[in-house]
Amino acid sequence: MAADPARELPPIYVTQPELPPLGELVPLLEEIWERRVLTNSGPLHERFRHAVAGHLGLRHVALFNNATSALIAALRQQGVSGEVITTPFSFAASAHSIAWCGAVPVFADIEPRRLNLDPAAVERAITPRTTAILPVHCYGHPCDVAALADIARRHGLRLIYDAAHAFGVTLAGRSLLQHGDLSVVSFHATKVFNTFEGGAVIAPDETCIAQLDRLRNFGIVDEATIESVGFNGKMSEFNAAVGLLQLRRAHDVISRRREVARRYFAALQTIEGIRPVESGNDEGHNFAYFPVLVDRPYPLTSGELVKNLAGKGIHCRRYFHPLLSDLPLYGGPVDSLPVARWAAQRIVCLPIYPSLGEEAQRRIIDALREPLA
Ligand code: T4K
Repeated sequence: MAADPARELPPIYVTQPELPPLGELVPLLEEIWERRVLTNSGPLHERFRHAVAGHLGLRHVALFNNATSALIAALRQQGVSGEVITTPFSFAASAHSIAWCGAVPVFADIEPRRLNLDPAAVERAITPRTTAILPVHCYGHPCDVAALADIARRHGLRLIYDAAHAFGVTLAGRSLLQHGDLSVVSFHATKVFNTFEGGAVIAPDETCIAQLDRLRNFGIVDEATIESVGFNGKMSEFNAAVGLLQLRRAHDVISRRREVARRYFAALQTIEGIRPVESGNDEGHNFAYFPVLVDRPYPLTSGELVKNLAGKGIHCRRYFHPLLSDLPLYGGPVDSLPVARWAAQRIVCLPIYPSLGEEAQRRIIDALREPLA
């Protein structure tokens, strides 16, 4: 049987984590080994906390072991209960964090340009039980922060951003993470900036940070005082060490992602039926993902395209399909979210990461251009 050359090519995944040179990690590991402080807000944790805040131009940051626990702590710190309005077009962690706080996620529709919560739909979803809004800056595309802040203020609601995708995103020259009462970012392996696992809450002041720090340390104030039902959400010294090293390259990582995105934008202009979802924030964007909408006259649906590409060793993801509102655990499927459904049926995230070489990208583009070849 003739060998299939495509099968011999290395697989391409939707993302590949960026890592610092191993040699740079060794001195920090030696520090940890010498000190034997492995966790519980050690010196590297504190160094990374200040360094990451400085990098983002922010002042008050609480570090966590991942963004999901950071979201749960943020919602708890803000005292949410009852109903929390969020987007159905997101990763499970957005809705799950609301449920873990004992509140009910209420899904409002998204807008068709950047695929973020539609402020008008949010306003329609408010009931007397609503206590908060949890919008997601999907793919790092900024939500309509002014409209959402206005709604939150007029209705007396807390506004907590799931900014898991938004590390390094700026809006009008300032970090997008400064918006809302609190904002939560992820440092997971698959994100623009990773500490293997990790996350952070950005808060307006030190009082808030002190409460968040206690929530992620069992609610402990001191050896004799435990003030709240906290949990263990602490970032370890190892993850903080990785974070310190990753910060050295964080700007470069985004410019290399921008290059990959630029090549996609150019190539996709000539492929009918595949349209990039643009951020509307080119200068300040982090190119965390490269989402496209697949529609006629393209010969395949998004689901068929993902399978077709996987057969050629190119592993894309349908972030975000299925909709969270369609999950039986959230009472789904529901009929009422037409834009979110439209997007979920068409979305595909193409591979993007700093080390995606031109040759590999050409392979992806050729496969998109001639899906039936
Ligand atoms: N809010 C939003 C809006 C989010 O999108 C997320 C996470 C969160 C909150 C919660 O943040 P964290 O608690 O995770 O900090 C991935 C990630 O696991 C998840 O963090 C992320 N969103 C979500 C969008 O994507 P999967 O199930 O697609 O991951 P996985 O393991 O299939 O990885 C995708 C590809 O990445 C793999 O095919 C290969 C590559 N990969 C992955 C890992 C983990 C690597 O090359 N190396 C790795 O170590 O969810």
